[in-house]
Amino acid sequence: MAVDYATLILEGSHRAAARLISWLEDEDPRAYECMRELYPHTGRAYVVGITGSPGAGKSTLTNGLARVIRKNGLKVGIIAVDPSSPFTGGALLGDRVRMSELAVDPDIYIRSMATRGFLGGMAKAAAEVVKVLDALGQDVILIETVGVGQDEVDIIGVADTTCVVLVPGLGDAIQSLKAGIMEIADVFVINKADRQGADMLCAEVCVRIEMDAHLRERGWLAPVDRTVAVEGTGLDQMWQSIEAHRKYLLDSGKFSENRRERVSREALRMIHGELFRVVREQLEQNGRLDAAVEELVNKRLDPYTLMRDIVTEWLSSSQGKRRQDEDTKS
Ligand SMILES: Nc1nc2c(ncn2[C@@H]2O[C@H](COP(=O)(O)OP(=O)(O)OP(=O)(O)O)[C@@H](O)[C@H]2O)c(=O)[nH]1
Ligand SMILES: [Mg+2]
Repeated sequence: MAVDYATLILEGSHRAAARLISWLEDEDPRAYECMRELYPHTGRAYVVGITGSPGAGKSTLTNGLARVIRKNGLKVGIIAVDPSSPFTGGALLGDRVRMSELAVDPDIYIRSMATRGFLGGMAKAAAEVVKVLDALGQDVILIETVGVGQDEVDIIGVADTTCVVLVPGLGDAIQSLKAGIMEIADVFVINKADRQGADMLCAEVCVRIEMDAHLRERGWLAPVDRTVAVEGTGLDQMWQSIEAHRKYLLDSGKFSENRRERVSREALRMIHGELFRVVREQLEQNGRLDAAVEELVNKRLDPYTLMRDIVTEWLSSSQGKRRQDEDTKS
């Protein structure tokens, strides 16, 4: 009999989880069978995003935070989204070495994801891996991601609480504050607080939060915590801030509201992906796409009409098929 990976994962098998994640990575159909079985067992884990500039200390913080969470008796999952290296070059190896101190703890599961790996985008991939670690029984899932591109911002959509890591003296802190970072941060972490300029950065961020009418209206003012991740300083406080945000979400009803939104977004994304695949396959198979492109190039057809025609055709053919199915049934 085939190995039942879903059951193994629900029983806590790290190896089975690793196998499933590889299948997801390869878009192996076995992955979906398994994910279907796991889905009812997901939604329990609390998801924390840790984002910030390259080298801000995200991995060191994630590592330290994982220890704090373990001290509280909770199981931890870590998803490290590796930046495709233009920014940090060999950082991945460093991460792996540092993270491997945690890897000996059976209640910590660590997974690195290369930005280039997964088809269909990092956000989708991260959301799927979160589900696997959730089903595996990890209570808290930490996602480390470099806050630079749109993809990374999308990944934040997977997190219940987002921590934005800033460091003094990088010069780009204020820059990133401008780039919409203020809105996504539930907790600000001023890391490398042992360095000069931490006080000033801290004050600057606080002022920005207080001055922003939009942020003040939200009902949650992001706390600004200082940490020295290399020494493990301030991490208890950071965890308390995350817990406070979680409590706020639960008490205000925003938790279920956000989760609902996420489920809706994910469902739409999946349907979109599958419909696109099916329609594309059809168009490619019957040579219709090539013919249409020829027409478009020669300006005998415009893409707006093409789009409408294809959708109309597809709808009527699928309706026709449904009627046929019903007829054969009755
Ligand atoms: N002085 C000081 N150095 C720190 C602190 N936290 C991290 N570092 C150092 O900063 C460097 C980068 O740390 P990482 O944890 O790899 O940073 P990262 O944000 O994960 O980096 P990427 O994943 O490459 O973007 C390392 O050399 C750390 O030792 C801190 O609080 N103080
Ligand atoms: Mg890192």
